[in-house]
Amino acid sequence: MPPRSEHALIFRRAVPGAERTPEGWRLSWRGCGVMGILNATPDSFSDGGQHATLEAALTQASAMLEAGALVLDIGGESTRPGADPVSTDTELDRVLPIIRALKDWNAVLSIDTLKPEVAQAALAAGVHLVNDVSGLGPEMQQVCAQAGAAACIMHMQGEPRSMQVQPHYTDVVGEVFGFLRQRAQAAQAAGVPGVLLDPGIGFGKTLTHNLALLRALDDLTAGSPGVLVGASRKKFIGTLSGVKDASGRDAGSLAVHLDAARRGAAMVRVHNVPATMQALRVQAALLESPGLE
Ligand code: HH2
Repeated sequence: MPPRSEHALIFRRAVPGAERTPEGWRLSWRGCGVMGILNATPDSFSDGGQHATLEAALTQASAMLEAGALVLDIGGESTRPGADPVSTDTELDRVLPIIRALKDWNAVLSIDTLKPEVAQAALAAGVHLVNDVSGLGPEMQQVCAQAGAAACIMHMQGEPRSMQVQPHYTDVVGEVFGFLRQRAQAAQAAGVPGVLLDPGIGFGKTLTHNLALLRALDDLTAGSPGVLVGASRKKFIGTLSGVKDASGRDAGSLAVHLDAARRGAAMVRVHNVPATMQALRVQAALLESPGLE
């Protein structure tokens, strides 16, 4: 099955690269886009502490954009399993200097937060998209609607500190996809201009749950909001491959993300943008070029 080749996200605020249409600013792209991860945290599970200085964060941002990232996702709080929450002030101190520095770079910026106050301040400072791992509840919907921001709605069972203790579902695919579709409707009714849906790989899910969701992805991508998949360097890749060090899991991450792209994902969220771009470009040529058939 060839991947859906055109994807779009609507905003009601100006977005670099987006076209102004009667429905809002329309950011469109061909094939599966890449969201580059920029964690300004000391404790993220894979890149914690690597972008602690503004200079290091900007160097990484520049490299990811150069490699072809469509969106940069800036995070100031780790949501890895077992992570303790940080205060709003701490999170803002980590992300705002980066957002202010990137604001004039002509790049699409996303804030990875589950706090409405952080999202609001980040939007005021210049981000365009809110990536909420807690599923975009009513307060976050209001923040996005008021700012004209698009959102990524991710499913998580429980909260980061305890979500991996004993995740439980009767029908993981039905429950997760049902939740996402319901939240997408609620967000639209609240005035959020555009959404991406994310099954939340590793967020309150066992290996079996992750695999079931990834294998059923075609069902979610057949619907209208675009789908985002974030498997980059996650523990289940270590479990499947035997690679303990998260930074050594890029090859396994690529396998998951190529499969998600083939199943129609609109975007993948990754640490290694150059390798992912290279693989997606080759995959797109193999699947789409009539000359290769
Ligand atoms: N995963 C993480 C964080 N944010 N957002 C979306 N939409 N989807 C994801 O799968 C997702 C996410 C966790 O990864 P990372 O940011 O690398 O680590 P940490 O939470 O430790 O900062």
